[in-house]
Amino acid sequence: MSYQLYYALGSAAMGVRALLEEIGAPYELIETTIDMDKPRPREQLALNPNGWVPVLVWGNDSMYECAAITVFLCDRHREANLAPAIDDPARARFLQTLVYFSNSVQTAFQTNYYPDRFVDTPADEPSAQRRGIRRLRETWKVIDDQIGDNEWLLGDRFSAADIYLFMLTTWLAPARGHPQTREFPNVKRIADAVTRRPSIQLVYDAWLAEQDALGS
Ligand SMILES: N[C@@H](CCC(=O)N[C@@H](CS)C(=O)NCC(=O)O)C(=O)O
Repeated sequence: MSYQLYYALGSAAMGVRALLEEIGAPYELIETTIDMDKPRPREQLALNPNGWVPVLVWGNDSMYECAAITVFLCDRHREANLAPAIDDPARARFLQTLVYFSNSVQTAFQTNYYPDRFVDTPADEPSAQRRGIRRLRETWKVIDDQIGDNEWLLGDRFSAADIYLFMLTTWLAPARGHPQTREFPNVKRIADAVTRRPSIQLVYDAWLAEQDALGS
């Protein structure tokens, strides 16, 4: 099965691309933008009226929402062993973590990056941004505590949730006042381990080079 992926650098589409690499499925990138000042292609808006990426397309079907795409791809490509099966007790923690990433951690990022979506007047935006930063600290702490001494989010087994975690850490921007990944040592341990995977080396090559140059 081959896929198309609406894609932009720095976006959540990079996590889906890393997943497709892990699976080994053929895919084609459809480059688009996350720049708020630029229009989205009509074809993209027809598939996701929000104008966000990622959008995954296969055959005549498509879907959006990164967490949903993650579950969908893992279930469709069971041989890649990137998620616990439906009757595996670890499935609960897998789903819980992905949904928490999507609706809590990502919302904290959005409150900081897109404050106009959360408040009524421009004057309130700095307050929303500050709250977003505090919320980042709160939500990453929850994840750090959840991981504890475990090797991966699901204990001793690597899963697509670890790729998702890595992707989210790349959005932490200390220059914007965000916490640094190293403030959450368990998160950092997993992010560092995920960094070594060939899929991440390929998809995040520019980001990794930038981190090297920054000495982080
Ligand atoms: N809940 C969506 C959020 C997707 C999202 O916010 N995508 C960002 C890039 S990471 C985007 O497309 N931003 C441009 C915009 O909001 O117009 C998901 O998880 O897929």
